[in-house]
Amino acid sequence: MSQQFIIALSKGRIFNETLPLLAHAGIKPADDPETSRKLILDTNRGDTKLLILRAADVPTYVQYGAADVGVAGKDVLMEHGGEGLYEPVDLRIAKCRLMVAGRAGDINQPQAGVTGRRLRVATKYINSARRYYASKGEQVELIKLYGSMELAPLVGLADRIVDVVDTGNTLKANGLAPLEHIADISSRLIVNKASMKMKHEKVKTFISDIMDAVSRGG
Ligand code: PRT
Ligand code: MG
Repeated sequence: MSQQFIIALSKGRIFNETLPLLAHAGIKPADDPETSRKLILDTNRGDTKLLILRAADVPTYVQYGAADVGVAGKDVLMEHGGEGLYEPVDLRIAKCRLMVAGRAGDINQPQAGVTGRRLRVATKYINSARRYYASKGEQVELIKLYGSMELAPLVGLADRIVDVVDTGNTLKANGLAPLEHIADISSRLIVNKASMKMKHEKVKTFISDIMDAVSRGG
């Protein structure tokens, strides 16, 4: 029986931008995750399947070996911590920036509010935000959210948000502006450490095909 090869992906921008890289490795999904409700997609290769997951769950599936490899944003990997994972390739896709944002007028406002209370920062990136403010030596109050961070400063829940920004249009449409740059983000190929050993030939060939696709620009 031939060894299975399982690839974990999220739908949307990561799936769309990973497709040409997979094609270069000779892998074509049998279904489109935008229209299919299947969470496990067959491919043109009998031994290879794609798992369609929430973006933030991809590192967890790969860490525990439920998938051999996966594609995840650096923002997601920074939150996860990278335990049990190799990160051999920067795919240079789904690029954006992790930023502190706030109300457009707040750019010159002192960091701690006028009342002297700690700055309140809402984010789904709690670990990255904690590390960032610790590195600045600034004491802030972090508020965990799961989405629509842009709302928090508008209704007084928080003074700042930490979120990924691409065009900045979403911030602007909500009267917010990027204030501080934390990190440049792109998606990475991640590999389960045990799969790297146990399925060495398969994984090594896949990594080198993907590297080749990236260096040719897709
Ligand atoms: O959307 P869902 O809640 O299912 O999960 P997710 O947002 O974690 O996943 P997904 O598929 O939206 O994003 C996957 C990865 O794409 C992220 O982990 C990032 O690494 C990367 N990426 C690149 C982005 C963006 N660009 C981006 N613009 N992720 C999110 N956004 C958001 C941004 O926060 C804003 O709300 O898209 C919106 C539009 O951005 P602007 O700046 O162009 O207006
Ligand atoms: Mg999203």
